[in-house]
Parts: sequence; C-alpha cells; structure tokens
Amino acid sequence: MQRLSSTTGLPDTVRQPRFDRTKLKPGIVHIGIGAFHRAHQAVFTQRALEAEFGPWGIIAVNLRSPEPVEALAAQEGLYSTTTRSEAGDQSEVIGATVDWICAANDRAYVLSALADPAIRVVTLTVSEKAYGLDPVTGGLDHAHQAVAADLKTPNAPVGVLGFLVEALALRRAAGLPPYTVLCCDNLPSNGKVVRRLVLEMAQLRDPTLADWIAEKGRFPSSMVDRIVPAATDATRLRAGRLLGAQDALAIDTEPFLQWVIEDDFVSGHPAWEAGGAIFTDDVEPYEKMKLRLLNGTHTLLAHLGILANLDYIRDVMAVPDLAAKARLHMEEVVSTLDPVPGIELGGYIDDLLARFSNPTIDHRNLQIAQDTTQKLPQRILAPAVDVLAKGETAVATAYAVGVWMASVKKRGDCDDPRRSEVIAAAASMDAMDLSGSFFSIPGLFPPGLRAARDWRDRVNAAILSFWDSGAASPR
Ligand code: CS2
Repeated sequence: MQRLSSTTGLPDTVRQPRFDRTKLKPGIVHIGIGAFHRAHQAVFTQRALEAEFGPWGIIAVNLRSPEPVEALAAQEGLYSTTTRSEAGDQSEVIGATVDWICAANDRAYVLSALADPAIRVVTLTVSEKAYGLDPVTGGLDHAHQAVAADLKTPNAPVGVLGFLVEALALRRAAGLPPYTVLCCDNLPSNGKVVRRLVLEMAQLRDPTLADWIAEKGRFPSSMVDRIVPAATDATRLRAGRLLGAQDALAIDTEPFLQWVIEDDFVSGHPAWEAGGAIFTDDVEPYEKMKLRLLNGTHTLLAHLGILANLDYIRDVMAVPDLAAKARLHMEEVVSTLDPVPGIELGGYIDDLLARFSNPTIDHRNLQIAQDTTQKLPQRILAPAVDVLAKGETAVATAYAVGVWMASVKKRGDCDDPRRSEVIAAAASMDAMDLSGSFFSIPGLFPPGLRAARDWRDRVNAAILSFWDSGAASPR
C-alpha cells in the first residue's frame, strides 16, 4: 500500500482539507506532536483555515523523539484522524501542518522558526511533567532536568521553557513583538502557570528580558478536551482500510471536541471559533470543571481498571459497580465547582459517563495511569481540600487516592517521574497506616490533607478494601 501523500487518490468517504494547502504559510509553532495535538489543535486550525483562510499553518516541533517528525516528512505533513462512535468511523485527512522539526536534532531550526516574524502563536502540548513546575511553590523547579540544563546553557535549550525564553530573547533583540504562548496542557490556570515559569527563567538570565516579556507577552489560559488514545497497530490498520493508503500517524478519537480559550493574544489568532472554540475572559471555571470531573474521574477509573485487571476505560465502565464509583466521585466533586457559563453540570456529568463508555474507543487504563503524581494535585487533591474546607466529608476523593495507592501496590510498578519514590512507598506500606509511606513523599500532598486524620483513615480503608485478609498485596 502506498504512503499517504498529496497525490493519494482518496475515497469520497474521507473528508479532506477544504483549502489550498499549496498556498498555506506558517503562523503557529506547535510544540509536542503527540496524538492529542493531532486530533485537537490541528483539527481546530483546519476548521479555521476552511472558514477564513490565512497565514496560520502549523510548524510541528517535537522536543525529543524524531519519529513523528520523520513520519510527517514522509507524508508531506498529512495524516488522518478516525472519529469513532457506534454510528461508525469517519476518516479525515488533516492538512494544517506545513513544516516539522525534531528539536533534539535541529535546535537551530526550531529557534529560527520561533524567532520568525511570521510566527504569532506558539501552542503547547508537552504534558504536565515537562514544565518543571514545583508543586509546593508553584514556581520553577530548579532540579528538573531540562530546567537545570536550560538555566546552565540558555543559548542551547533542550526543554520547552528554555526554547520559549531563548526565542523570546532573539525576538526582542531583533525588535520583534513576542509570540502568544498558548498552553494546552491539563494544568489549572495553565497560561498563568507557564507565564510565571517563563518569567522566572528569563529573570535568571536577564531581568530586562523578563520585564519585556511581562509587559508585552501574552499567555492566555485554555481548557482543551478530546479523548485521544495512543495509536496502536489496530489504529493504523483501520486508517489504512479507510484511506486506501498507509498512514503512520493515524489516530483514533471520539466525536467530542472542546476548546475554551482566554481571549488575550499579542497579534491575533486563527478563526478557531469556526471549529467550535469558545473565546472568553475567564477560562478558570471551565478548566476546573474539566480537570476535576473528567480528568479526576479518569484517574480513578484507570486505577480501578488496573485493580480489576481490565485493559480499557470502556471495560471499567461496563462493570456497573465501577461505573457507579465514577458517578459518585463526580457527584461529590461537583460541589466544589463554580457555575460554568452555558453548561449544566448534571448534563455534563451524564455526557462524561457516556463518553467514557464509548465502546469503540480503546483508551488504555495504563496510559491514563501514567504520571499520576503529576495529575493528582489538580484533579483530586484540590477538590478534596475544597470539600474539607466546607466542613464536609471528602469521601470520594479519599477513595480515589486509596485506589491509586492500591493499584501501585498491586502492580509493584508505575510509569511516573517520581517512580522510585512511589514504588518505595508501595513497598514499605505499614499495616497500621497503609497510606503513611505515600503521605511522606515530599511535596505531593498539601499539608491540610496530610493533617486530616479522618480523611487519611478513609484513604486507608479504601486501600484495605482491595485486600484479601492475610494477603501481602491487593487481589
Ligand atoms: C487523560 C487525559 O491521560 C489522561 O490523564 O485523563 O488525557 C484525557 O483523556 C483528556 O484530557 C481528555 O480531554
């Protein structure tokens, strides 16, 4: 089978870019070419270009792995998404990407792209752990590998912050305005967080650079949502059948798609609203809702699935007792949310349960369980603190935390930047206080929760509920 390219004769059933790709000029640099970006920002940009054509092509940058970059090169920047539901599969070729660079192989090219006057927006999906965010101070973690490297040799960046700051310095020196930095990772107030980290890093190399960025730069927050499992051979085989061509970058995704963006840009943005994006002054209520209801429940379901030896989220949702836990979790956490414009939270919860149950989406529990230490604070611990602050009993959040600990204990392993500490905590569980070793991991739990004896007893009870009496670890 031939490789997908601009000369592939595609079947009529495949939706194709409805704009002239040969005329598309770059205006965006996107960092982090994972599955999520390919099914989210790139799709919104395709819709924007279809509605209002302009110089908003995407230069796709991957910081480390060259694989997606090589695949984009082999396919002239084209790839497909397969939107899957019980109604059937819809394939679409996405053509918003105009160039591709692996930063680890070509740092100079990435910097010159970022410093190009044509680039007005830099979007980011690099995952929570890539930023070097210190969970205790909310500032820069100087011990983070990429942060430490970029503080030492700022002109030869390796991490996302290092690239952003070095390229901003180049733009300032060239008399250019900064680009808008649009964070699309699942962090609360993600724009504010990235602004603070960029300013801290800039301050350490040149306070006048930090002042310039603080005055002229823009870091809108955004809430992004679409369930996009990591691609597998099955994904690529399916895409091959639908396209009649081989697509090494194919991804499956659900029909749902949402992007809420703070309307605060240095020099414009594509007409993303054409794809349904909402521009607003205040993204925080949307972010909080999504992180706590969708992502928090996802983390719970993933670890419940691991404990029940189930592969996918949809398998967990197919077990009525486990699906009921998801609803209970959301029903408790919803009390910590502010009203969200245009969204009725009861309906939002019902929709989430339906999305999690989509039988055509193979979303691995192990994928969502990755990096749980980076996810717990905003997804589960923050709502726990809020429920306790109201003088109520935070039952569901304690349960979710206990489920995570039991799941790590059962696997004896995890894929997490704090892996060694987490595994050591699981290995040294003390029967008198099963969660105690986890609560001793520095900076992971807020002091208020560490001190909440009743809440911690509930965490212990949750862990214990997965044990058969006398066994050394969960069943
Ligand atoms: C998931 C998210 O992997 C995870 O932690 O909870 O990737 C989730 O699928 C997306 O945020 C949905 O928008």
